[in-house]
Amino acid sequence: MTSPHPSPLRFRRLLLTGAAGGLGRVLRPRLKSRCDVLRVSDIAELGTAAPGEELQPVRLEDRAAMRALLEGVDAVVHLGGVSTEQPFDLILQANIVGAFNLYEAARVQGVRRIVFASSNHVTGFYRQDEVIDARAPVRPDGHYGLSKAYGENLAQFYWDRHGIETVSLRIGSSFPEPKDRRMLATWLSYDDLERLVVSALTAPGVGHSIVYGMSANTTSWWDNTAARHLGYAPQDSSEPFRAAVEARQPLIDRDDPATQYQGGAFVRTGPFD
Ligand code: 15L
Repeated sequence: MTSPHPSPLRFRRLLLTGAAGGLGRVLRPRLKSRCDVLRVSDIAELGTAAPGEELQPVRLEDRAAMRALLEGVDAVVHLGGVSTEQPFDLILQANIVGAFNLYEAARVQGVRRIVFASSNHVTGFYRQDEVIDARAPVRPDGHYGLSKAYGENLAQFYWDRHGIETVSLRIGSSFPEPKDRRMLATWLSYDDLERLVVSALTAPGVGHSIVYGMSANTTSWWDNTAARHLGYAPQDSSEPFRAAVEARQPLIDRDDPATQYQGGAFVRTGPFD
């Protein structure tokens, strides 16, 4: 696979959590080319180790195992956890306890940089006719968005208190192509996802930075000007898919909250009991 990022910077050992998930499977081979050793972790099946890979399956809620997972690691790309709206107890364990365990392990093991897969659902209750940047107050659209807001707060705290740097990626919709009209604004191509993660790993002096993970889409609800120090320059756009998406979804129900708010269907998922 050819990499879209022009100047590779190598790490000795990188950790990728959530390596068996949708975006983990995309990033696993691409991150391998950036490091001598890629340690991959998940609770789902990880397959066999490729040359230069270490497999270390760990539950995020297992604090001792998380400490061991971060030993000898230069930087972490943390995709692990629940990635959709779910009952609170599921989110609590994987995303809230899990994120805390990750940062505590980073502190204990002296890891200096984390790339945290946050989500656009931290601000999902802004309207689709608004443009916001990362300085806008959070408006989470459910348990999942709330857990990602907690992760971003953890990241800020561990920077302020312990000097551990984080780039929080408020990822939009990263799929092979945009599936619906909403994703014309939120789409992040896989090549741009790689560019974003590599920028987040390698940009100097990030402190705690927040960036929206989107391609260079013509329709956009998010302004990344405040994150320009990361040097993330998306190369793809949802525009070539617009005609097909609009033909597939010609009618829009303007009374549906999913078409009114940036979080889409997440804003009306649940309650679960
Ligand atoms: C997310 O955060 C989810 O992990 C992903 O599955 C998508 O649904 C995405 O948001 C989105 O907003 O489209």
